[in-house]
This record gives sequence, C-alpha cells and structure tokens, in this order.
Amino acid sequence: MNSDLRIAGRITPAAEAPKPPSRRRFIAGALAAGAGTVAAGRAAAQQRGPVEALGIDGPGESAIVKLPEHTRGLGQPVAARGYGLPSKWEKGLQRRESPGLTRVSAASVSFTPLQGLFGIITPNGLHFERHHQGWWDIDPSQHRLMVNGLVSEAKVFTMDDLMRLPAVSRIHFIECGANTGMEWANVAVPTVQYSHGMLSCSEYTGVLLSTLLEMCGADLEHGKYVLAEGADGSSMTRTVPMERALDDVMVAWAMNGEMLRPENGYPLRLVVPGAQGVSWVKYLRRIEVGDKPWHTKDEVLHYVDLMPDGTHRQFTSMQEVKSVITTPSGGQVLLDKGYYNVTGLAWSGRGRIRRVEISVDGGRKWREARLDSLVLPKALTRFNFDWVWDGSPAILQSRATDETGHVQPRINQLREVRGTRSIYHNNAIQSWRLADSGEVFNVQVF
Ligand SMILES: Nc1nc2c(c(=O)[nH]1)N[C@H]1C(S)=C(S)[C@@H](COP(=O)(O)O)O[C@H]1N2
Ligand SMILES: [Mo]
Repeated sequence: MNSDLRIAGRITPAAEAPKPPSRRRFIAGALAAGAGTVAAGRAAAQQRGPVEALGIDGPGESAIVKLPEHTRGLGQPVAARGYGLPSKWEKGLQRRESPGLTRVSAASVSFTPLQGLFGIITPNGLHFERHHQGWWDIDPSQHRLMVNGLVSEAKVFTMDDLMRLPAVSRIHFIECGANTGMEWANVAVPTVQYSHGMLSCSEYTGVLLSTLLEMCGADLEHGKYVLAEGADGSSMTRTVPMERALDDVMVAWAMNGEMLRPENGYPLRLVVPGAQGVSWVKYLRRIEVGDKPWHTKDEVLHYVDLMPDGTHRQFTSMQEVKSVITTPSGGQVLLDKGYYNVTGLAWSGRGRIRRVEISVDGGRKWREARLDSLVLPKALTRFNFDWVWDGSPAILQSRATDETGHVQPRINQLREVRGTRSIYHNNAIQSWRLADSGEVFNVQVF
C-alpha cells in the first residue's frame, strides 16, 4: 500500500498512533444494529463479537464479573484538563503536510482530514493552514488595526475598541484558491485530505467591515476598493472590491466560539465569504480605501490563472460551486457489499447549494442526494445518499448546483476552457473508483 495512505488520518492511521475507530468498524456497527445482510452481520461480528462487547463470555457467566473497568471504577476528575482534548483513540486524525510541496514548511500548507469529519463545522485544531511566512502568536494588547486612505477620518483601533462594536456571528467556508490544484494535469494525490483538504468551515464572530468603513467616513464616491494588509512578514496584501467589502466582509476575532487560533490569524483576520482564501488576510493590521486595485505581488505574480493562449487571468477570487464525496473516498476500504451512507460536502462562493446529485456509474445516471442538515449561503453543506453496494466495481461522483444555477463541471469541460497549466480554481467533479476488493482510488473520468 502507498505510504501516503498510512498518514491519512481515519483512513489508515500512522503506525505509531493508536488505531482510531475506523469508518469500517463504524459501518459494521451500524449494520449489526439491524439493517445488515447476513454477510455484513458476520463481518461485524469479526470486528467485535456482539456478546464480547457486552462483557459477557457466554452462558453461565455472570455479567457483573466481566464488567469493564470503566463501568466498575471511578473515572477521571473534572478539570483534569483545563482545555479539553479529543479522545486518545482519535490520534490518527491530524492535519497533514504534503511532503516536499514547498522548500520550507513555514511557507506551506497543512490539509484538513475531511474524510474523518462530520457535519459542516471544522474543529479549530483541524482547520487547514496556509502560511506564506510562518505563523505567529501576536500579543492582542499590542495589536492595532488602522483604517486609512480615502476616508474622512483615519482611525487606529485596539482589540478592545473593536470588541465593543456591534458584532455578528456567521458560518462560512474558507477554501484556498489552490485547493485541488494538483489535479489539473492528472490524478496527483491519493486521498480527499490532499485533494480537497485546503477547505474548512467555521462560525466567525467579528464586526462587519461596513461598520468600520462607516465609522471612518469612507468616501464611497471615489473609494471603489479596499486593501487588506497583514502584520506578518509575507506582505500579504489583497485588493477587495468595495461592493464586496460593504456586503458581508467581516473583521473577525473569533472562530467557533473562541478567539482565533494563532495559525488562523490571531487576534484578527479578514473574512471574505465566497472569495478564495488568500483574500482572508490574517493578523490583519490595516485597511486602506482607494480608487483602483493595488496590483500587489499576490495579485500579479501569484494567484493568477495561466490560460491555454498564454495570457493570465487576474483577480479571479470567486470560489465557484464545488462538491466532493468524503466517504467513501480515496484510501478508504469498504467492509462488504450492502448498505452505505454516501456522504460529502458541497459549497459555492455565490450563495446556497440548491442541489447535489450522485452518480455511481461514472456519470451516466444521476440521483439526488439529501440536503437534510444546515443549508447556509457561502458555507459547507453536508449531503447524504442511501446506497446499496452490490460488490461490483463502481465510480462514485457528486455534482453540485448552486442557487444561481451554476453547475459543477466535468474535468474535461474545465480543461477545454482553462487548459492544464493552471494552479487555482479547479472545481471539477471528483471521481472515486471503488474496486471489487472494496478499495477506493482517485481517478479522473472525462
Ligand atoms: N497574513 C497572512 N494572511 C494570509 C496568508 C498568509 O500567509 N499571511 N495566507 C492566505 C492564504 S493563501 C490562505 S488560503 C488563507 C489560509 O487561512 P488559514 O491558514 O486560516 O487556513 O489565509 C490567507 N491569509
Ligand atoms: Mo491560499
């Protein structure tokens, strides 16, 4: 087996890490609970005998004698950990760096283990990271945000100043523009963690940028753009059109109920719902109002799309409609034929997800998945799909449509327009090939 698979969290845990409850066992348990066929029931029994699971050895044995330690003894005291941590059995689920992707890991990416997560919220400790110049843990009492440029009154805010202002809390996804970028030319990585894991979704709390712009008297007649600047050494400066800035852009200090993590921009970051991650400037220290785009290095040299005719597309910040099946996905192994809940995530920078369709035959027939959890604008949307696997090879795909009518393209449709030399904005339909052995592989279907 490919060694990459061994470092992919819930799929196959690292050799030294305790084995997490695998998706396999989870499914086996669900089947044993009633829905399973005879074959599936037998497989479940091999994983963990139902009798043994109750702590009873067999006829004649007293159940009490065999009760497990955790039923008989005294458990751990409260506040043994002032800040709670996941179970030791979950140690295999980690953010992972793609080895050799960049020369130094201070300018690299760690990927979210999408295959091991549930619902739509990414736990803060598993949020993907993208740093151009490493991360910092900045003293919030020293941190300042300046708003200047085409404003009637430039201001400098402390964190205390900002946190007194009217706040909003909103759930949004963040996706790096380079997510799935390695798949432009060919199949490149084995698992969904590496193909789609520059993607996370959180509840952010902060003040709307429009509130700050109003407080500083932004000149909206001439001020058509804002520049966001970070306080790290990467000179991460990005132009945001005023229309977007006044809409739903936030200056956020909190993520999922607590202050931002240092890796994600503590104590302050820009949240630009629907736009590629690079616009979400971390360690935010300055907002400037101006009358034209700045054409900074990260807008001219990087984050441009190389087109087949040799020209570059610039300022393509919209994250278009996209989806991916997270289970079953590359590197996972299905236990046996029978029932599976096919599940995954869909999202669009343009608004809500309207529909997700699933194909199990490589795109010939499509059937609608259930969107029976939260469906929010510019947020991850969880889909589920009932499927009975007959044990024969299959190709699983998901295709999302957003509320503006945009439909996720096939990889060859995208290549016809964009060629194969892009890095950014690959929102193609993802295909997973399920072999009759139950193993799942990343493939491309044209
Ligand atoms: N100050 C600063 N902001 C930054 C970056 C950075 O390197 N420095 N990286 C950008 C990029 S390219 C992305 S994809 C997102 C990643 O955010 P995350 O690390 O919280 O996942 O932050 C953006 N904001
Ligand atoms: Mo990014």
